[in-house]
Amino acid sequence: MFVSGLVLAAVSVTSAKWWSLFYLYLIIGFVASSFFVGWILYLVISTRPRRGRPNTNTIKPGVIPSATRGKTRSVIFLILFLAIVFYGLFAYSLPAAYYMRQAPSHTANELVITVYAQQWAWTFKYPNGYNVTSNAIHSSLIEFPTNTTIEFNVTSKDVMHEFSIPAFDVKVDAFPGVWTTAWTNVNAQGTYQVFCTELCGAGHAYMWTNISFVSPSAYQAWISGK
Ligand SMILES: [Cu+2]
Repeated sequence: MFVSGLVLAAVSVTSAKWWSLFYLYLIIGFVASSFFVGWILYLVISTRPRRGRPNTNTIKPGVIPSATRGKTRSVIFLILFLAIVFYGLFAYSLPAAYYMRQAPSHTANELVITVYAQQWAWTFKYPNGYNVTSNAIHSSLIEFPTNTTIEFNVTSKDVMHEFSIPAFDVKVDAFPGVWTTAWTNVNAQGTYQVFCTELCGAGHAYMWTNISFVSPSAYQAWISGK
């Protein structure tokens, strides 16, 4: 994600989806809280005591006010309105969550990478069998192609880790004996970071590595020499 002013441009399809959810909830939160605070301010100002105006406050200490019947129509409207808002959010958010979780497998330009987490480095295994291991201290060049659906099949060789690429809003557990998957499709060339985001021992802080996204042709040239 690149930050320029207040405009955030997503560098991958998964982060684009994540930011669309973020902005949706941000806008709804802003509108709802503005309405709520505005309503309170309106009531405070419109009902404030003023010189020469009789006090219309009917609530007296020690006296229980009699119950008044509410306005049925406005209650029904409010319930329907909130139901539409919440079911609408649900209808949009759930497919978005599935979209980020589930790789669109068996597409033509798909690259399947096996990812091994271990104390305290990441190993990436390419379809041709090439293995590369890297961390913050002993770093290796790791390249991936842009504009390609990349599926990461993740597991751990020892303890529990977590595979995280914040720039793409990709994050999945790396557990020994368990295979988990994450995916993305990156549109901007550059260097990004893979982190372990689960405390996994003394070297946890060094368990991150740079990965490079280059054009598909540059990637082909790099991987064919391996
Ligand atoms: Cu770790």
